[in-house]
Amino acid sequence: WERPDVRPFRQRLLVVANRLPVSAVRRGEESWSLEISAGGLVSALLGVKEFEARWIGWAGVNVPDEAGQRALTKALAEKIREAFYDSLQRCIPVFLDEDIVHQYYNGYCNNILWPLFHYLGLPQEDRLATTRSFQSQFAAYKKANQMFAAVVNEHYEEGDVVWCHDYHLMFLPKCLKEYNRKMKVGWFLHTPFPSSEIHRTLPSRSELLHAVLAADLVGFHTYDYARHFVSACTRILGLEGTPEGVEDQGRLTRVAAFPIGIDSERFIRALDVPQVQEHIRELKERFAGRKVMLGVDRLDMIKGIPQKILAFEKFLEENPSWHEKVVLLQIAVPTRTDVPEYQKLTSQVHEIVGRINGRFGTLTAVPIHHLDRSLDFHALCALYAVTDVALVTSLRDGMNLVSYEFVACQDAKKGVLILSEFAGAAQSLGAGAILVNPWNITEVAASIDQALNMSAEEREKRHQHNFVHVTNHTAQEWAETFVSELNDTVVEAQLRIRQ
Ligand code: ADQ
Repeated sequence: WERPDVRPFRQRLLVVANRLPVSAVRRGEESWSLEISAGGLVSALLGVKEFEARWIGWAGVNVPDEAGQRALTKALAEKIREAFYDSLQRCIPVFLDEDIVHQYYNGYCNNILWPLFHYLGLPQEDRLATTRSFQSQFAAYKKANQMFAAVVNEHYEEGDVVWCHDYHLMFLPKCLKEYNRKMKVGWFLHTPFPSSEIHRTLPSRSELLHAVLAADLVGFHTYDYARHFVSACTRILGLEGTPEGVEDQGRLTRVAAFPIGIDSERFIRALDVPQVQEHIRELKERFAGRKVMLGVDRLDMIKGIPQKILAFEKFLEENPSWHEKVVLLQIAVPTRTDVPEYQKLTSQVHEIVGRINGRFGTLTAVPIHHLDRSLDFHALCALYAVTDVALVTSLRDGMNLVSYEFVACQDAKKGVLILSEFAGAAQSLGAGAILVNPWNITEVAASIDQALNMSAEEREKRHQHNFVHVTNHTAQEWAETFVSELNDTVVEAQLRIRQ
């Protein structure tokens, strides 16, 4: 028996995700502005340098004509080469029309799967499996996944590994195996996988589970999410769960936890860049005499931003001696701005911030600075570095990379991380952070007090624990582990067939 040709270096990896690492925003008939997308997956995979990666994803704009599609494909290729400083990275767009995007992306992905997987339930109007909107959104979801599969199949070469990402593409493993049973297919979920009792409420629960099980390897951030998935397969589908995964008619789909990390070196190195040093000096001057607390989130209901701000208000209420001595900087990148619930969330956050600043602000200082925007990498690193206390209070979060990025930038200051117990990161950074239940505003307010008054020795000890974890479990290691496990999975399957 010979080991099949697994190329150890520069293995060709087809990374399939809903969005490409570069998104296009239409500026005119034939022009786009191209931006590197902010978001967890992009941040993690930016650290992976060992693979010759082909990124396959939706371009972010509707381009109906072929000439326009060719022009955009070319522009994306140039942009990604510039962004990754690497000619071996390629971007292959999937073109979806507006109606599909609306039903698949805004509808099924963001209105149904995203809230459900974060324990926010199904939308009221879609509770009945028979409603037209649910069925047409699910049909569009499957169609979009088939369109992704067609592009993957077109670019697939024997020996490639296909890595599908996230809840947008749960149907993709099944579509890919229909093209080619021998394709090595892995699927990784970036959100939590909820308890099987939550998944059970989804009208398309079984079809989705079967589609994911077509993959050779299924990965989650934590052991708990993996366990929930296996329970869903055993309880809902009646399949057999084994220590390695799920077995269906003699075929094993391996299920395991692969906790993501960040490119910690990139953050640590950035702190020496003169531009970042300059930012740090400015921030220190600007907030001299005050402790800096920081929140960095996408503006999403799962991130618990209103709860965080209310906890800060409670802290100010109970600790008048800290007024004017502490400031909360909340940076929130707007996402899904066309969805009414997100618009409502933005106004709600603005309203709470305005009320608290009116209540506790003075002519010279306001307690909360709230920015609705994305920061560039250097500005973000400077902010992390000057922060005394980071507040990550997600109501649910697959992992949460902001907590990792903060730790990476804190080796000089050794600030405190307050972290939601409902973020996947609580499993890895729990011993160093102060863990909180974000719904318990009194508890979060007390943890702010604890963090601001923590002794230098304790801060050092806690930081050290987290810093070792963040620098040892990187994005690169995460991707390499997943892909090598995927290679081995297929090897084992072939071995079984040969025997
Ligand atoms: P996200 O929900 O996007 O990711 P997170 O893991 O925190 O959440 O990653 C956000 C990324 O965006 C970070 O790299 C952060 O630096 C960046 N970012 C956020 N706000 C920013 C701002 N204002 N300016 C600039 N950059 C900003 C999903 C899941 C997570 C999971 C990741 C990776 O929801 O739980 O950790 O995928 O798997």
